[in-house]
Amino acid sequence: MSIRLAVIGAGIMGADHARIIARDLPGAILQVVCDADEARARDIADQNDAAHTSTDPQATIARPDVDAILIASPDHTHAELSLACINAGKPVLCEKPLSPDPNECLAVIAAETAQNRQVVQTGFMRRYDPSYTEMKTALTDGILGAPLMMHNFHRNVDAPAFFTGQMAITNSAPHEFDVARFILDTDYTAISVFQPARTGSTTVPPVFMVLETKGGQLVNIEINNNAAYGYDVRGELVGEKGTVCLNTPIYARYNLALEARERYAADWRPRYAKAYRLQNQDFLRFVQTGIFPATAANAWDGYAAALTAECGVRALDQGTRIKIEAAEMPPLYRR
Ligand code: ISE
Repeated sequence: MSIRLAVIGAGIMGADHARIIARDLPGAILQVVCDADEARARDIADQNDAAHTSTDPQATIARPDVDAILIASPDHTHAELSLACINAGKPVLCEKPLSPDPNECLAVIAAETAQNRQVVQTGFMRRYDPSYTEMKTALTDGILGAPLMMHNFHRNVDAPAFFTGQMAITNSAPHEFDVARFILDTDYTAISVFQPARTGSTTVPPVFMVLETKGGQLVNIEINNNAAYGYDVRGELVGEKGTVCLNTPIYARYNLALEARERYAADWRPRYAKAYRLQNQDFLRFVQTGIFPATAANAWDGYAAALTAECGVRALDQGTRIKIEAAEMPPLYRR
């Protein structure tokens, strides 16, 4: 029997997940599209042959014809809706961040721990991207030697209208916070955050972060939400014996009028199309088998990213290095 999925939030990510479910996730059907804007929910439902629409997320989660949920609503609603899924006993793939507030993440962790069952998969899809997979494999296979540093650049064309300056750290950077932690298999001990003195007219200036890890590595991250030229994510893992760099999949090179050029994606969706598909396939298997996927990020990983982001906002505000001290990890999350 097909797994009946509801998508909550019909914005840029909800629309993309609805498309993936409807066209690229055998074994699943798009049962409900829920959005506060009924017309937007109906539009995405019609585009993807969904049977039903709703404007009530809580009622959508409770529906007897919904087996699992994909949350793609605004960041501040993620934890509350994840808690509703836990209480309903329904698996949920929650888009990142699990919450911008680490305390809300701890409430989700407490609810899962009380049931002694993982219900929440957090949507850090870069773990599934083939270039990051190769980077992690190079480390675990030992060909790099001991890891020393990881350099990361994360550049968007322009920040969405709703973006505030902090969201470079609380919304964009959690991708790097999570994937660097995943690849290095370690946790962070401190963060320092800087901004260029010249930030131009933008309301979302670039940030440059340096994180220290329990494994003794340094991780630096540049986030520039207004890079203008294209969507461009780069990474280089530096080991004692060599380095591994991410490659962006380029499908064509143009030779025209004495020039050779390649195109950048306009945003993350084409760059991580395969990662989203693999992530969502793992989520479907999780719903079908009840076995939490080894690669996927869980609620604890969501908490770790949110705590790092909160410390990063403090480090920027205070202009000082901030120690990152996490709560005790419950046994439920020990791998
Ligand atoms: C957005 O929410 C994403 O998840 C994208 O992957 C990231 O590049 C972008 O900066 C975020 O705002």
